[in-house]
Amino acid sequence: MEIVKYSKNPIITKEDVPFKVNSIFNPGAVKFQNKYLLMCRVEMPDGRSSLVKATGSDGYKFVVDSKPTLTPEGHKEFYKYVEWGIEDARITQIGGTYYLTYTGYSKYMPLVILAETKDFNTFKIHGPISEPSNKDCALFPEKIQNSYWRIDRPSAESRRDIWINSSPDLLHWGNNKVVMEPLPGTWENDKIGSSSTPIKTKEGWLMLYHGVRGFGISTLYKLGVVLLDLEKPWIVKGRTKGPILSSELDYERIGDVPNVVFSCGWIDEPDGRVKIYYSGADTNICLAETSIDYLLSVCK
Ligand code: BMA
Repeated sequence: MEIVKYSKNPIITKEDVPFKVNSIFNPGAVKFQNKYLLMCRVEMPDGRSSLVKATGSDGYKFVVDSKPTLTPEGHKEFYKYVEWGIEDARITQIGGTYYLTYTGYSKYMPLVILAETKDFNTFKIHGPISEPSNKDCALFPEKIQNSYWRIDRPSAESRRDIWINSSPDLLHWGNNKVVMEPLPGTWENDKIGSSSTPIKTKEGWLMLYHGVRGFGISTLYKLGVVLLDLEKPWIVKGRTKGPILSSELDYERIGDVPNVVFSCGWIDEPDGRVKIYYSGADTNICLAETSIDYLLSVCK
């Protein structure tokens, strides 16, 4: 199975949100209590983003909650780091706890916020786990060599590379290493960043990432996939030669930010299929389906 965009895309638009929003997009995705759960970014009328939960039983149809699940105001003592919004959550289950890593945006510029929950109703917000500028953070779902690991994307001067670092407790991070760099002259010329929680396979950790290239007056966001070593996840074993998902259809080309496909999460099924939740043009939520075997094959 290659990659198939769902025929009824988009699966969620702002008309499906029971309160007033400008847009709904970039959801993190996880299975929770046998349901599919998305933590979606909603841009509120004032232009700042919050996160809202959407749930469904088949992975195709979702019901959006009646009010935002996490808001900047709910961040209390950390409010000054999220005053301009919270964006683009990645969700990782470690044991019985679900960890959300998302962007806190403020005058200090983007940084990574960590929150945890067991039920998606109450959250313990740990606050920033990086300095600015950093975003696109995803946690690995288990310890490797006795440590927790995360992928992130610091912005340093003109560089936008994907890095990895480790922690004994998910709060204190070090052991920083660069994992992969944008490839000059290609679809990922300008910058790259992680798009999903890594999935463990026999051949390594599979991770979705986005690549960006400025093109005329447009900035094209596309998705690729990379295979990282199981024991030494800073080692790239393979990487797509080209994008696996690009903006082609009207719902991916027309919207607040045209010609963008962007993802914050995927769900792997017991039968080896994978549901990629992504957004078109920063305006809606879409679904594309593929398989672990296909994703592994394009990394070779
Ligand atoms: C990135 C992030 C995403 C967004 C993308 C395309 O830098 O801000 O939230 O989807 O740009 O506009």
